Amino acid sequence: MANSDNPTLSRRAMLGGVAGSAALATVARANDPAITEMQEWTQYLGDGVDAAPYGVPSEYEADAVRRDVPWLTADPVSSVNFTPLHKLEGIITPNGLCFERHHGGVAQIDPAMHRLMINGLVDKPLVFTMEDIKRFPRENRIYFLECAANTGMEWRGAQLNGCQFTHGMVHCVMYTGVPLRYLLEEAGVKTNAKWIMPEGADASAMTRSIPLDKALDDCLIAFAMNGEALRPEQGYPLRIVVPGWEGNMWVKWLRRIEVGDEPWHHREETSKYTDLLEGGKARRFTWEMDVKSVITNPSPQAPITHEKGHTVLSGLAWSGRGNIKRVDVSIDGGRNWRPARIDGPSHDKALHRFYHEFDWDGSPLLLQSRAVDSEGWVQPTKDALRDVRGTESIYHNNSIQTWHVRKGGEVENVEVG
Ligand SMILES: Nc1nc2c(c(=O)[nH]1)N[C@H]1C(S)=C(S)[C@@H](COP(=O)(O)O)O[C@H]1N2
Ligand SMILES: [Mo]
Repeated sequence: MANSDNPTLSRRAMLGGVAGSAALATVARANDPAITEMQEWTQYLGDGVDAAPYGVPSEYEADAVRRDVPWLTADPVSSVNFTPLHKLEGIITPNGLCFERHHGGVAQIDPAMHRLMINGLVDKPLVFTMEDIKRFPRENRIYFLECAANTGMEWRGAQLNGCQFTHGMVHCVMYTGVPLRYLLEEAGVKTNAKWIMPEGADASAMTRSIPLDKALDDCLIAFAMNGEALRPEQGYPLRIVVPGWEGNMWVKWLRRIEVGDEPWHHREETSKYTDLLEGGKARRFTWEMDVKSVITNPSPQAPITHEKGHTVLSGLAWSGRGNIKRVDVSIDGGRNWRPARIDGPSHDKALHRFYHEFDWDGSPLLLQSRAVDSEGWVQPTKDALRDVRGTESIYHNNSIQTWHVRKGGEVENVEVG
């Protein structure tokens, strides 16, 4: 395809280029049974409207499921499964495919018996029922949530074969909730308050310290995702949304918010979710999720299935510091870069979808994507990241991912020097 490096390429020029390089469809054949034979679904009536009160995907999409990594799962009640990024389109993650990370299993909470308490450095300690919370003004906002450990297994070398496993600890949904600011104002925050500590009602009673400024700025107390009640896995009936910051802070099954004047230094912000550097020092309070991207198709679980010709490359980019200004892609391991086409809505701290259409000559490729966010941060190479952070870390790996496309279209996870 000529001019594929021109981002302003017109549709007409593009289609002309496609037709000029390789056919995108086969000429109709008289003996194609998909055309000549009566299929079962045309011969019999289908299911009635009473068959699926809550709809499920086609049985032919049975592969689009969350998966875990057996060697990362010592016990399923304190583990993680991964979003099948290679099976998704657009920027919204369907509720049933949002990765799950929990430390004490999924709490099954009766909303009538659920309370949210605000206590500590406040004028009046308060308790809210779910009904109370729904009487505050609500907002709808789209955000990604990424676990700080996403891509963590790739620090020292290419390891997991599939973007689901290397990058699938991220999801992006529309939340409906009440700005936390309103609830804190109702309780009256004391002038010496500087921090809040959300606490979960699950068996792990997850707690994290969050600066009050962030809480008053854009945190939400959410009760819905993608238009319906939160799923139990995502914290039904209530979770705190901490836009752009690491997933661990987004306490699920939220039952209490304590207001204080200093951080609590609980387990999840001391022995965990701190970044061990060379020489034994650790970075702490690394809350923001840095600019990152990954090519989701092709990828190890989604090989190229045609021989050569017009090929659609697709991927996701995001930043906890704003929105995505630009994504470049390389098909030769980072030697040459071309601007990808970002399509769909661009929200702050939400996933962005990008595409790059190119003419594949059938030879091996080294695919990479590199995102730039609205604050000007550029996604680093793996080597650049290791130069600064060493190799001991798990958390906050936002480096450039490389996929090796073999001659036959198979894809594997590799690293380029
Ligand atoms: N109450 C509670 N909240 C929690 C957790 C938990 O185990 N219990 N896990 C945290 C971690 S480590 C992450 S990455 C996110 C995962 O959110 P998800 O399950 O919606 O993907 O929830 C966070 N909130
Ligand atoms: Mo996490």
